[in-house]
Amino acid sequence: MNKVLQEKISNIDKEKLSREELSALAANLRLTMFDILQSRQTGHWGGASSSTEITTALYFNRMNIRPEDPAWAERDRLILSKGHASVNLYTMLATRGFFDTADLPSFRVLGSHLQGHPSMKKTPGVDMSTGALGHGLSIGVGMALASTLQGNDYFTYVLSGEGCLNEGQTWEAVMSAAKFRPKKLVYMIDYNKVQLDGTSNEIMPLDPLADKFKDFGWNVAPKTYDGHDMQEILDSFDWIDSDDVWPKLVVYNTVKGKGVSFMEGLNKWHGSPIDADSYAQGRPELVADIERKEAVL
Ligand SMILES: Cc1ncc(C[n+]2csc(CCOP(=O)(O)OP(=O)(O)O)c2C)c(N)n1
Repeated sequence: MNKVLQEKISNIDKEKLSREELSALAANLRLTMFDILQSRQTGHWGGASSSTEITTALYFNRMNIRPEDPAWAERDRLILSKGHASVNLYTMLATRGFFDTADLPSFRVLGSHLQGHPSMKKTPGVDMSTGALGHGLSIGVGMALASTLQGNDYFTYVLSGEGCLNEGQTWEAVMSAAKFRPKKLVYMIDYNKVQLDGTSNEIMPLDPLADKFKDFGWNVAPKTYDGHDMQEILDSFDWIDSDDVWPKLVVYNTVKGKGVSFMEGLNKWHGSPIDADSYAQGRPELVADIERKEAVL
């Protein structure tokens, strides 16, 4: 990561990162994830990569958090319902200062605090333990209701892949959220349309996805945003702030395995470890993306 970005991150409480800086940061963090996954010979590259711009924007532009006080009662919460993408969450949390980036290479080492699926009991900054698909939104409804009951005013973000929507529990939560209308609950879907062993259309077609939420009574974003375009993600944040009607749904179009051309859109790269040849061939693409994005800073 270049010096400009490093300085910006260390001053993040005083000055927000620009769109260009956020894009360059996301490119850097995507490479970090690629390197960790390859060195540990484990997954999940596809879904970690597809969420990278979204989580970068959340942790480095949007969320009201205090890395030095991870249990701060008024902090905004993020529930990573797609808990298999833990390497993404850990990379964000470490870079944002919740723990040392030197811990990242211990990803999935037995005894490390960075286990394959996030644990709120082990890792500073993890707001909820996840991994079994479909739980995130139910927990989010409870967390958001608790905020009001306890006199807090935090946001609860739930980030899921479309795989969580194959679980009936998600739809129970969609209904209960429409009934109880928890304030500041935002459900974000990283819609990369590929799951573990096939496309979403093969496994369980979901379209028209946003319309389903509208019919259930949610406040749905007026468009589906490009989840790799930082400006579009910032636009989606503007929409979140545009009214006080809850719960809110934002769908992002994304690409599984984004950034390495020959891995994009393939369920093979959902959980497969990155082999040496694919690493050697793919890494230069990610480095080139960083160079392109840092060149304009
Ligand atoms: C209840 C449950 N069933 C099955 C799995 C195994 N599993 C892990 S990830 C995954 C596919 C998820 O697809 P998606 O949500 O689209 O993930 P993304 O592409 O965003 O990584 C499956 C079936 C699980 N973790 N939990």
